[in-house]
Amino acid sequence: MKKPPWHISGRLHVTGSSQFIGDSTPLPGMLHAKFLFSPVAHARLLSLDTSVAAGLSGIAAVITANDIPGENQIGHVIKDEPLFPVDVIKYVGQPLAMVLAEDTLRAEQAVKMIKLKYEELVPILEIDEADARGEWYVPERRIVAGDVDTALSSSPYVLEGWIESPAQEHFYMESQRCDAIPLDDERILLYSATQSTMEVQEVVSHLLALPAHKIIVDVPRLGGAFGGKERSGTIWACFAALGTQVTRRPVRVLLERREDILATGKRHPFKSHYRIGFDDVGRLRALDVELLSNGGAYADLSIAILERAMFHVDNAYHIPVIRIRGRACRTNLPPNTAFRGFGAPQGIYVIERLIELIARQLNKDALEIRKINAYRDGDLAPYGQPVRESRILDLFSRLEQLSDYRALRKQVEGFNHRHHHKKQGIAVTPVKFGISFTTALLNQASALIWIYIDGSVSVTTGSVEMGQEVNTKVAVVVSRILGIPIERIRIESSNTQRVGNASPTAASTGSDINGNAARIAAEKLVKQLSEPAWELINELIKDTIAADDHHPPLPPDRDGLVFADDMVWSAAYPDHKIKFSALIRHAYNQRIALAAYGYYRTPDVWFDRDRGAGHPFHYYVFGCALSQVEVDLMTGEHRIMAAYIVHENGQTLHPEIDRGQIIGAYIQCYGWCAVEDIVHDKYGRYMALTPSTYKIPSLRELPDKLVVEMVESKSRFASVMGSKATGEPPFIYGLSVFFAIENAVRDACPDAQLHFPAIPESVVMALDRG
Ligand code: LUZ
Ligand code: MOS
Repeated sequence: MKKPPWHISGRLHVTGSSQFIGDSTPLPGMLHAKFLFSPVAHARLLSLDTSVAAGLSGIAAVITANDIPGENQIGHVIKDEPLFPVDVIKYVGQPLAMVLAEDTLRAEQAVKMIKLKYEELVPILEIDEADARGEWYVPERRIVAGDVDTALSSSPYVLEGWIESPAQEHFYMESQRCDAIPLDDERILLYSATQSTMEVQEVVSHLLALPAHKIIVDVPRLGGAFGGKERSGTIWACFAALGTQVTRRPVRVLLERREDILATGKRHPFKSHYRIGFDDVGRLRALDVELLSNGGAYADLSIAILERAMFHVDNAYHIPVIRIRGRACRTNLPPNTAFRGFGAPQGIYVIERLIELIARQLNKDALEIRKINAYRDGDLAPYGQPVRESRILDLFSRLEQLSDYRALRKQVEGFNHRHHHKKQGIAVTPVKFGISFTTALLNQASALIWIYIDGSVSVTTGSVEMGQEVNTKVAVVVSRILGIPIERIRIESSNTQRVGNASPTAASTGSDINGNAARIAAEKLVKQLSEPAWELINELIKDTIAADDHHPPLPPDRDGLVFADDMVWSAAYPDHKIKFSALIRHAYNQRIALAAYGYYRTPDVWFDRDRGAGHPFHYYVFGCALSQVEVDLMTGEHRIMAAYIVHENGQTLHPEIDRGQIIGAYIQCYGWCAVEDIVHDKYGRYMALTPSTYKIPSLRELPDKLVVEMVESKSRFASVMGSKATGEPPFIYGLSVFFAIENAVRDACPDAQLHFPAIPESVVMALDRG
């Protein structure tokens, strides 16, 4: 492709004309929802008197569990979550009743008039306590390779301890929301801010006791999601749908920021116990690790997230003997949920921290330890899948060149020698990220393509556009196969009527599986069009042959057609081209189908949970990053001076979009490990509910120098058109900032152990203790 590919949403976003759910002027008769959120984390619900509230003027309805015609159940994987709790309240912010009013002000006033009586119970908020009481959604999960006790007892060195990582607020720009619109025949149309149209349709239909085909879910685009709408959008869609079913009026559910942060789940905090054995060069002998997560009040996706943490605790390192145990713990916090990385960052943080500890113990450069242990091609991951095409070592070399690693280390040492109140630090973090839903059945996707009679094209896939520009990537695929410019292709909203049973747009697989489904549909269209194309080309060639009888005879097969440059021609006769639009008109006249459906399922993915073994991933994405920081020891503040990222991404469909994903992911993880500070009090209430108190990184926190190098590769296991996924893997690079800060602090105080996140307070406390 000569010119850089088009970015479908760019112009719309930049001019502020892209439309989001809840942006539109309210429909006539539309009702606005406000909620009574639980003020307590754990309580017996005694009574809920809504009569005064319901009698106020402008109030259309006050809705509680009694109004649900179907099942009061919104759990999806594990059915443990009521829409409205009926006996026990389980977290602060849990919706207990919904007011529907003509405007939000009156709705808010009515919420205050609901009389709630409860009897407080003691909440469980922390992992330790939940684990000690056996509060797990499912029994412990295990992945075991070899005899870890024997291997540890014969290891020259063994370290043992605990490692913790905190929650993280998604802070998508667009809060949770859903518009519900009543249609005839009991149908309801939902404009839902969800990554999963199928889940919303399925859960709402159970709740309302309607068949799925009466619930239509449409997602035009989302203002960010990051996993926070993989499941968490469902509950708000349920409220909107229920409100519409009860009132037969349009309903708008739209959370304010403080409501959103209060009531929605976050990234899972983890607390992990480890015993790790290694030899005197730093080669890993054995790891025994228990990963415990804080899942919140209901299971949500906690089991899958724990599983992905278990799958990634090895990160880029071959650990010959390993035992991984995982327990997801039930607590009285909002149900924690998917967040970019889906447990992998929490698992990877454990092994990366251990590598740093080992390097310190042996007084070696941590990068050397990382190299010694890096996966070689074909090494087996703990769950038995061979790590094919491991590029870790090559990528390390490239990163060393790019950052001039040796000189940089010298320079940092020199700086630290000269300065006492300021210290610099560097750290390298690699990633090996498994691509595929670990729940194998989710690895399927569909696409529907229409070519209209003017030659313009409409494409629907199951994927949800949330700023990651999956739409542009799908359009690139279709454009290459039909040989038409991207400008002629429209990627439509995700809609259950056009593409049903769609997996969530998640697990970094959006472009892989939906792009492949679109590819298959477009390839079918090329086949369908070959007969009419051949007819037109034949006519052209016949005319030429009449004028030139030296021309060779026509080849009999029709497979040599080329669709490119908005034209179609036969490879044997490159001088005789027909226009794509002329072909479409002709095909229509010849009564040829101008639509196609494509279906894709990822090959070779499976996992046996009982044995803890299988082949859960179609392939891996590899990369590494180096961060250099400067820390002010007086204030604890830091600055990222430089970041170098080397990222392997196959044959990219769109380098600029990938670059945006890589940088955004790095910064988002940086936020988790060194900027954001999520705190709940002893009553289970999140303390920071606004952007002024919950600080996320902004443009000002970008590294002073940021170098991203994308390494092209030809992989036997890559996905659509040789490309590789980019959504989540680069999140891991941000961890290098945490370790760089810790290394800077250690220069002043060699035994300092930095608390995660590396916010100024942590730095100062580490120095105080050290
Ligand atoms: N969602 C899911 C995910 O259901 N399964 C996964 O493996 C996954 N991985 C990353 C993000 N979302
Ligand atoms: Mo996800 S954490 O929605 O891929």
